Amino acid sequence: MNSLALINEFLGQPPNASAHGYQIDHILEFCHWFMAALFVGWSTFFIFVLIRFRKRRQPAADHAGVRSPISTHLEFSVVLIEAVLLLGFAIPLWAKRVNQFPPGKEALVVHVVAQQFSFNYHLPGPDGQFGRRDVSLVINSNPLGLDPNDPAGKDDIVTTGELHVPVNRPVIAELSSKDVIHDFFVPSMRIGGDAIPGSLIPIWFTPVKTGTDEVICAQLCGLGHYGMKGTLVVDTPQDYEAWLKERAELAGGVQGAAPSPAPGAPQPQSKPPAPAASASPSPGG
Ligand SMILES: [Cu+2]
Repeated sequence: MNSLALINEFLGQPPNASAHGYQIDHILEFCHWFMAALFVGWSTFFIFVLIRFRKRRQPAADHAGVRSPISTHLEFSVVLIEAVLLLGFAIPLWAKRVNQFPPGKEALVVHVVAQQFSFNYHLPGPDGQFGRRDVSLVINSNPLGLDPNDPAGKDDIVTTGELHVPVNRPVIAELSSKDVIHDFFVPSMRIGGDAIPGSLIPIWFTPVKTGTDEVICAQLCGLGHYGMKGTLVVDTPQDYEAWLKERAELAGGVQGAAPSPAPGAPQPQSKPPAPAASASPSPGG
């Protein structure tokens, strides 16, 4: 397992920090080792053919070609292994990621709204309810167009660039965009998904290590794309509650009542079609 993991390190992957990430790592490792074996095998065969069928040894062409069945068996094996990889591992893993969302009550639901060139985050605040948003209310000081007259939105938390989440609790991030197609990609969580204007695309992950992780935009989204980075801070539950309280206070939210973020997160507002989500570990989109 450790020798297998070498290839991910070699490819520059940050250490995995999510519950499902080891499965992604495993399939990546397996695919890379398999491709390495194919590369060495076919290269050896190519060199063998160059030598074996050189002109000096084989002055006249042989029109009958290969008589041994070995190449047929080899090619069939390759197709079989690839089919097993795709049907046996890749598709079930992907299906699990996009079909089996954690229950909304158990998860922290956060709206991720991308724009050129930053990520905005919208959290429901202590009341556990997202306030209404309206595109006509969007101004520089209200980047998400939160309706100031909606009581549910009074304690909502909106941040740009930095998102805090508690460790060991599933996070459902609902991705959308204000302008062009972006991609919310958190390499250490082995998760990413496109943020598309007009769509609400849910992805989910469970952080298992506290610390600070990098968020990057993985779709070429304009001139400032290179700088479209953010931070995901995975806190202990106590630190997270302290952060939540501080942000809620900054937002002028409901005071007095103890914030109960852990059980208070609401159901996702809608359940968009599952295949829209992506468990792609690569930034290619
Ligand atoms: Cu972007």
